[in-house]
Amino acid sequence: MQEIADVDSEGGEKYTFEDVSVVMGTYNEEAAVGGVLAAIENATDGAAEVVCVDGSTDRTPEIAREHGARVIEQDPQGYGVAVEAALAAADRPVIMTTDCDGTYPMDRLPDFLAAINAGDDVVSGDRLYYGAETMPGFNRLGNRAFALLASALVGERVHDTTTGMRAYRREVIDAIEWTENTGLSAELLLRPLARGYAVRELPIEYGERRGETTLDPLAGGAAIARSIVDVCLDERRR
Ligand SMILES: Nc1nc2c(ncn2[C@@H]2O[C@H](COP(=O)(O)OP(=O)(O)OP(=O)(O)O)[C@@H](O)[C@H]2O)c(=O)[nH]1
Ligand SMILES: [Mg+2]
Repeated sequence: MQEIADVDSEGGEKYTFEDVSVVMGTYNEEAAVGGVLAAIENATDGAAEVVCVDGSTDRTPEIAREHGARVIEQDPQGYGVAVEAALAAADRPVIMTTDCDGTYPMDRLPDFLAAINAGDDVVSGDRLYYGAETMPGFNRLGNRAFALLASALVGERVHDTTTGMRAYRREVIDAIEWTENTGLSAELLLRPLARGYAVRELPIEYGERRGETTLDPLAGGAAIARSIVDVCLDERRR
């Protein structure tokens, strides 16, 4: 694996999918995991490393291994605990995240890589831009409220704070201490934004979830709102 695949005419780093780790938490996603991993392989010509931190009791980890993913087993402790372990396990210079539920457009991974190559440090998929019709209405409303709350606190307009599909330069992941669990997705957007990293939101389509949701919208929503407030106030105190 090359650390830096190429250098463009402006002297910037040019990464290819050889330089990319795609990481995710997986919790009983056997209905979706095969399709998600095939779509990643297709979009990246099989060049990206795939890491699944898995807490499943179903066949998810076997299916993931059949598709060539590195599977790390972990007792289920929530979204952020899994994703943080997955981020820590990734060993390439660009790290991309997704949910393993078939909702995110893996065919857009090249656009996320292009934005990193154009100079962005964090590229965040904005599901609300195209309406997110497949998202339950309560969640859509909540996500719009989270975005308004976060924008007010961080002083920059953001549109989707809880998206699972992002790309990061690994320096950003390594430079920041992460504290949240259910709210980790919002934290992964808001701390880099507050610290002046180049953060871009990229509009994406959002698909129908495959398999059952384990999210409790009320408890989850309250935890995310609390994380947004805590993280933004913490960043202001820095
Ligand atoms: N390993 C592990 N993965 C988890 C855990 N909780 C959630 N995940 C995974 O993290 C990703 C995001 O969880 P989702 O259930 O899709 O959460 P969400 O997108 O907020 O909600 P819905 O998609 O509407 O259900 C999925 O790939 C889950 O399988 C956990 O405790 N452990
Ligand atoms: Mg999901």
